[in-house]
Amino acid sequence: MSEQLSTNGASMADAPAILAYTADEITKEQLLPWTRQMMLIRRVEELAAKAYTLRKIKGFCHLYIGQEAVCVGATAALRHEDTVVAAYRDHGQIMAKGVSARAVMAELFGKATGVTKGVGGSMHLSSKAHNFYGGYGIVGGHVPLGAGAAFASQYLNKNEVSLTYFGDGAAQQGAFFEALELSQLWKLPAVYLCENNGYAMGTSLERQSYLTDMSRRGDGVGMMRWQFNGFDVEEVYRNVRKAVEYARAGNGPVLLEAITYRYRGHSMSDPAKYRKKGELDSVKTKDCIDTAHERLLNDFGVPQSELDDMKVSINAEAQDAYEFADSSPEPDPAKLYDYTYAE
Ligand SMILES: Cc1ncc(C[n+]2csc(CCOP(=O)(O)OP(=O)(O)O)c2C)c(N)n1
Ligand SMILES: [Mg+2]
Repeated sequence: MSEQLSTNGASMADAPAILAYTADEITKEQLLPWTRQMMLIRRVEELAAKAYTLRKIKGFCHLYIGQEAVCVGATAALRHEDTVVAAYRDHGQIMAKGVSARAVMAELFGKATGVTKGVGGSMHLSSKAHNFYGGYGIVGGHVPLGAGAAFASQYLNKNEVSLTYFGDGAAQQGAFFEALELSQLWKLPAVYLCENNGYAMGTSLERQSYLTDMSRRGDGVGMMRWQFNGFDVEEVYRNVRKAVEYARAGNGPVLLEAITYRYRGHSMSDPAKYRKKGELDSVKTKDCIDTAHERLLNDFGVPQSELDDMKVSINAEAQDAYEFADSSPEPDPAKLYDYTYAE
């Protein structure tokens, strides 16, 4: 497997040096729904940003805009029964696992119809029915939970793979290293997917880490690891699929790093003034949705009118989710403690 050994990893504006798996053919039948999903996630978040400014959504809210190819490509490589654990930038990841725009938007609004009945909010999305186990706000603290899900699968002979998303900032945390160590020791069926978007809050990767190839974190425990282009949903799918196959076959865990970028600030209160001049525009030339559109138009002969229709239907679905959330009831305060302990 290809591995990047340079300490000088890809910067935000440059494509990574190594694109690990590029060969497998992707069909139009795969790319069309992936494209739709990326567009829907983006539109839902654009409307969430609008709702936030209108104070319909309150508290923390971290948008994923720009990174959509990662969760859509990664989830396409999973089975329904495979488990997912994420950090707080989790709107796209749970939608990719199959939760509706309505259930996510209503949760952001804090409404009873939300995916966690309005008591979780943006950072704590989860759905047992979709094997999506959160949504966590403690940076890096959720990575051992992904290891735990992988341990459960191995212990119970379930052949399920555990996928854990985390950021470049989380890759500096002690809990992250401990999870890697035990996962490798026990050869757990886990895939750890670092979404390296170049920043931890306002601190750029170069200012917070000596190594900028986050996949090298696996070397200390001898874990299979590699880095790939997270702007292209096809690349993400190919790479995560290889890792998932490897883990499911009992070979042990894999540490992956997707090079990506967030277009918005860290959270809704961050104007993102720490970016270099022109950085955002430069990254947008690789936009995951534009890339998919070009491929559909130029390589698969999909007519522009089909993409236009897709956009109309996505806008309608996202708007419906917004209105559903807006008109849904607040949670009943009497039920506040209902979900504190398992029945
Ligand atoms: C243990 C802990 N330390 C600090 C924070 C404050 N904090 C919230 S998000 C964040 C940055 C994390 O960056 P990264 O892991 O790259 O994720 P991204 O926001 O880029 O998706 C920090 C330091 C926290 N929530 N938890
Ligand atoms: Mg980051």
